[in-house]
Amino acid sequence: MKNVLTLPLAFLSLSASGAIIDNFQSDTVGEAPTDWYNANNWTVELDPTDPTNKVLNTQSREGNQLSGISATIGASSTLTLQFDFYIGSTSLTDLTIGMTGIADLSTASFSDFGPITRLQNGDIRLYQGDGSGGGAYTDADQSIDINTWYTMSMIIDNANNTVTSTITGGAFSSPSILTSSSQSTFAFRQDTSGNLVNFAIYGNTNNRNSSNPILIDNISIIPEPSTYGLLLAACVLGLALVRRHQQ
Ligand SMILES: [Ca+2]
Ligand SMILES: [Ca+2]
Repeated sequence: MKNVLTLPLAFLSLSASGAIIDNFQSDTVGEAPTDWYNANNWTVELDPTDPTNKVLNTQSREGNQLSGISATIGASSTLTLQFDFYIGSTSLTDLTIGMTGIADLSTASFSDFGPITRLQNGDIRLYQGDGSGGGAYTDADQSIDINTWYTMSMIIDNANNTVTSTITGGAFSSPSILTSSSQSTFAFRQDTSGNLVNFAIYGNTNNRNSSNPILIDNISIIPEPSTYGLLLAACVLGLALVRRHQQ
């Protein structure tokens, strides 16, 4: 009887916390993270705000190549890709983060991202569509500070190839939906018809040098919490009211 009760509770607990892709706690400080494809000379370092925590430091990255680690979002799934980030400067920092359906990252490029977020010189840049054509982006209305940990939650709808993100941390004491003007849902950089199979990071030195630190930690994929659904519903309702008011 005890086991019957324990199993569902364990399952619920796992569902609530989601699957950790990497938190770098089992890695060695000063060395590349294990299980990564092309760690790009990046090393695991101690968190400057918590010496018991290990994080990935993407400082001094080689440009224009993808690094990553296996992670899956099914073709018809809506799941949240979550990670923590910390920028060390508003200059010379440029990192693109997301997921791709390309299994062999050695063959993938910037244009192969599906859902995508770019952290560039203190701006959060949101992309949509355009595939290999260069990619249109718009800056998020929300601004971020240096030397501050944030949690980015990208709610990824792989069936419809769209992403809506929230940010928590710093001035955002609760999840705040990333917007650009009134837009909060963004198309994938590149549509995918199948599974997303890799969490990927692209170090860009094509347009901007990328020599200052961006730290990454606690990469996970979690079921979409109901609070985010409520948040999104409230946002959509709010926008509808604004539009009605403007008409
Ligand atoms: Ca960690
Ligand atoms: Ca898709």
